[in-house]
Amino acid sequence: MNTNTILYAAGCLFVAVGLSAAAAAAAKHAVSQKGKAFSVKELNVAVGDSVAFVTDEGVKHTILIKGLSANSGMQEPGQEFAVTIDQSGKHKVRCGIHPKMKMTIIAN
Ligand SMILES: [Cu+2]
Repeated sequence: MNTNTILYAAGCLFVAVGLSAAAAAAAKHAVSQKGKAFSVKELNVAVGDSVAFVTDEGVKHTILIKGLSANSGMQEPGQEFAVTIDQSGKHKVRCGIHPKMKMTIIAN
Protein backbone atom coordinates (compact mmCIF):
# COMPACT_ATOMS: atom_id res chain seq x y z
CA MET A 1 0.00 0.00 0.00
CA ASN A 2 1.58 3.29 -1.06
CA THR A 3 0.93 6.72 0.46
CA ASN A 4 -1.71 7.66 -2.14
CA THR A 5 -3.74 4.53 -1.40
CA ILE A 6 -3.66 5.26 2.32
CA LEU A 7 -4.72 8.88 1.77
CA TYR A 8 -7.55 7.74 -0.54
CA ALA A 9 -8.81 5.22 2.03
CA ALA A 10 -8.66 7.82 4.80
CA GLY A 11 -10.61 10.26 2.60
CA CYS A 12 -13.35 7.69 1.93
CA LEU A 13 -13.64 6.93 5.61
CA PHE A 14 -13.91 10.64 6.41
CA VAL A 15 -16.74 11.10 3.87
CA ALA A 16 -18.58 8.01 5.14
CA VAL A 17 -18.39 9.16 8.76
CA GLY A 18 -19.51 12.66 7.75
CA LEU A 19 -22.56 11.36 5.88
CA SER A 20 -23.69 9.07 8.68
CA ALA A 21 -23.33 11.92 11.21
CA ALA A 22 -25.54 14.15 9.05
CA ALA A 23 -28.17 11.42 8.72
CA ALA A 24 -28.17 10.76 12.46
CA ALA A 25 -28.66 14.46 13.24
CA ALA A 26 -32.04 14.73 11.44
CA ALA A 27 -34.81 14.24 13.98
CA LYS A 28 -38.27 12.84 13.41
CA HIS A 29 -41.13 14.68 15.05
CA ALA A 30 -44.68 13.41 15.43
CA VAL A 31 -47.86 15.49 15.45
CA SER A 32 -51.17 13.79 16.04
CA GLN A 33 -54.61 14.96 15.02
CA LYS A 34 -57.42 14.46 17.46
CA GLY A 35 -60.66 16.30 18.11
CA LYS A 36 -60.12 18.07 14.77
CA ALA A 37 -57.01 19.77 16.18
CA PHE A 38 -53.27 19.30 15.95
CA SER A 39 -51.63 18.05 19.15
CA VAL A 40 -49.32 21.10 19.25
CA LYS A 41 -49.79 24.72 18.14
CA GLU A 42 -46.09 25.30 17.50
CA LEU A 43 -43.27 22.90 16.77
CA ASN A 44 -39.61 23.87 16.68
CA VAL A 45 -37.49 21.80 14.32
CA ALA A 46 -34.12 21.97 12.60
CA VAL A 47 -33.91 22.20 8.82
CA GLY A 48 -33.61 18.62 7.57
CA ASP A 49 -35.86 17.18 10.26
CA SER A 50 -39.07 15.44 9.31
CA VAL A 51 -42.54 15.79 10.77
CA ALA A 52 -45.00 12.90 10.67
CA PHE A 53 -48.69 13.70 10.95
CA VAL A 54 -50.88 10.89 12.20
CA THR A 55 -54.64 10.77 12.67
CA ASP A 56 -55.84 9.49 16.04
CA GLU A 57 -59.54 9.61 15.24
CA GLY A 58 -61.95 8.29 12.64
CA VAL A 59 -61.91 11.52 10.67
CA LYS A 60 -60.25 12.35 7.35
CA HIS A 61 -57.89 15.31 7.05
CA THR A 62 -55.92 17.08 4.32
CA ILE A 63 -52.66 18.58 5.52
CA LEU A 64 -51.42 21.60 3.61
CA ILE A 65 -48.13 23.45 4.12
CA LYS A 66 -48.07 26.18 1.51
CA GLY A 67 -44.44 27.30 1.77
CA LEU A 68 -43.17 23.72 1.43
CA SER A 69 -45.66 22.77 -1.32
CA ALA A 70 -46.78 19.89 0.89
CA ASN A 71 -50.22 18.40 0.39
CA SER A 72 -51.25 15.12 1.98
CA GLY A 73 -54.29 14.70 -0.24
CA MET A 74 -57.14 12.91 1.49
CA GLN A 75 -55.57 11.45 4.64
CA GLU A 76 -57.50 8.45 5.87
CA PRO A 77 -57.65 7.63 9.60
CA GLY A 78 -54.51 5.78 10.64
CA GLN A 79 -52.51 7.00 7.65
CA GLU A 80 -49.25 8.82 8.28
CA PHE A 81 -48.13 11.82 6.25
CA ALA A 82 -44.45 12.69 6.65
CA VAL A 83 -42.82 15.89 5.45
CA THR A 84 -39.12 16.73 5.39
CA ILE A 85 -38.64 20.35 6.42
CA ASP A 86 -36.06 21.56 3.91
CA GLN A 87 -36.49 25.33 4.35
CA SER A 88 -36.00 27.53 7.38
CA GLY A 89 -38.71 29.90 8.58
CA LYS A 90 -42.24 29.74 9.94
CA HIS A 91 -44.35 27.26 8.02
CA LYS A 92 -48.09 27.50 8.53
CA VAL A 93 -49.83 24.16 8.54
CA ARG A 94 -53.56 23.83 8.02
CA CYS A 95 -56.17 21.24 7.26
CA GLY A 96 -58.01 21.68 3.96
CA ILE A 97 -61.17 20.18 5.46
CA HIS A 98 -61.33 21.75 8.93
CA PRO A 99 -60.64 25.53 8.80
CA LYS A 100 -59.92 25.75 12.55
CA MET A 101 -57.08 23.22 12.36
CA LYS A 102 -53.89 25.26 12.29
CA MET A 103 -50.36 25.03 13.61
CA THR A 104 -46.93 26.45 12.84
CA ILE A 105 -43.66 24.66 12.24
CA ILE A 106 -40.69 26.87 13.11
CA ALA A 107 -37.57 25.65 11.34
CA ASN A 108 -34.10 26.95 12.19
CU1 LIG B 1 -58.84 18.13 9.43
